[in-house]
Amino acid sequence: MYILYYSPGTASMVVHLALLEIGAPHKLELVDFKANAQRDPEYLKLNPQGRVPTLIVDGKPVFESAALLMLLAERHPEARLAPAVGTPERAAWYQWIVYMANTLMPAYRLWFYPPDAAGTEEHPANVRAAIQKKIEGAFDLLDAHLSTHGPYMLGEFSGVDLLLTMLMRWSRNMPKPATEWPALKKLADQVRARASWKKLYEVEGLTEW
Ligand SMILES: N[C@@H](CCC(=O)N[C@@H](CS)C(=O)NCC(=O)O)C(=O)O
Repeated sequence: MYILYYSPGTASMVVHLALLEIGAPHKLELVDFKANAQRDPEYLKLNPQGRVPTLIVDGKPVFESAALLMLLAERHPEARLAPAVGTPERAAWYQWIVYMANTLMPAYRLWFYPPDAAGTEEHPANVRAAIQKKIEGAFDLLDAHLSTHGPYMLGEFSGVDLLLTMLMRWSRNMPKPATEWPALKKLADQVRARASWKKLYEVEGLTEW
């Protein structure tokens, strides 16, 4: 039994989606951001940065959403969230997960948490524009890849597409949402039609794309 510490619509989404795709028994523990529960000393013992997700795996806490996606795919190969080890597709799978975790994730963190960067409540306009450019640059690259190799990142569906759709969703209120890139929109439309996505919306109480 896995235990997922989550907050609706956040980085825990990809882990929740993976658990639903796998059909793995799991229990959800809400980390209530409104009550600042991510800073609770008990929670900090599980996740010293005070962030979600944290997944309890065999009794031990593990954090970082992309690492958790890879771990779950490895522990449940029958769910086919990852291509077989040793194949060129597996190499591409690692590449894209790490690319997204290294580019989009930190850029979003800066976008949504200005105090992380400079300790101020809001970024100056030029810093905000630079972060936006970084996020849009990643979408340019991903869309170009999908235009020739799509409809999914590896051609066929895999866990990478869950990660990408979660990251796309976070841009919905940005000046240029990810759905404005045609191949990205096509991918997201297919992921959003999956049973796991619909179930997550129901369980996490999400309504907005
Ligand atoms: N790189 C981390 C990012 C985790 C992260 O920044 N989570 C955010 C929600 S998306 C969070 O917990 N924010 C609460 C806070 O920082 O107080 C991951 O992918 O797990």
